[in-house]
Amino acid sequence: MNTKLLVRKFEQDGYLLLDNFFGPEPMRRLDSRILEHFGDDPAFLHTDEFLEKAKTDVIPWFPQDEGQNDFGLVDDNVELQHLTRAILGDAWHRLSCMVMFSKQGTMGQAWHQDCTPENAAQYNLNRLVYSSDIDDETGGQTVVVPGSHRHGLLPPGDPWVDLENQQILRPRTGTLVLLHGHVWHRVLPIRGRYRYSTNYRAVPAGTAANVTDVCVYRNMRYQFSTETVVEERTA
Ligand SMILES: O=C(O)CCC(=O)C(=O)O
Ligand SMILES: [Fe+2]
Repeated sequence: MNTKLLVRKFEQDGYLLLDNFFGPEPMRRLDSRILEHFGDDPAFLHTDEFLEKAKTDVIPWFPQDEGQNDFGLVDDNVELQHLTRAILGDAWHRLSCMVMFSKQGTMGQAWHQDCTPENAAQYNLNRLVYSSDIDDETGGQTVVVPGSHRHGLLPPGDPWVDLENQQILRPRTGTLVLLHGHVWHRVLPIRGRYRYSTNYRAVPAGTAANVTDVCVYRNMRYQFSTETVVEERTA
């Protein structure tokens, strides 16, 4: 792993996809814990207004807040810590580890930025771990616009339309995706039985732990803590 090159690529593109970053055994363990927790038909947590307007069907779970030790296998990975420090700087810190689960037939996630991009130095780094394969058959591919973390606000408009230069990512079991929170990104509809990723979010020094409380969609800004639309956006 050439860290310098990876950091340069991350700064350029706003993301990195590293296949086989994690071995099969920790992925198998993560996978069983996630499927045990969600079972076959979990209920949605968000309000109907959010589900309708954000066009986002995900159910979050914070396993480490419940003392699930297996999720530490990823956190403790020395190469991941090294790469995180190279990207975020010395005094980075981690946020809660969050599993995001979507059911079959749901629409995935509309275009968004995880946090507002007005201050380029304040952002979250998604450290996304995939413990099962995502391909065109399962759906749920992650779509990004490379370099868009340098282009400011996601333009208002159709939440689902293809954007110029978008790249479709198809992570496999053991893939690590590092994704800057200001990158314009979305998740395609779920065709398989379910789809999930585990996100070990981290932030640079001086960034508030609630930096992702307000998320930018093409049709609104949404605040999760108050469950309110804080700004309607129109093209
Ligand atoms: O699950 C993914 O592939 C992307 C999820 C996402 O948008 C995020 O973690 O902010
Ligand atoms: Fe996101």
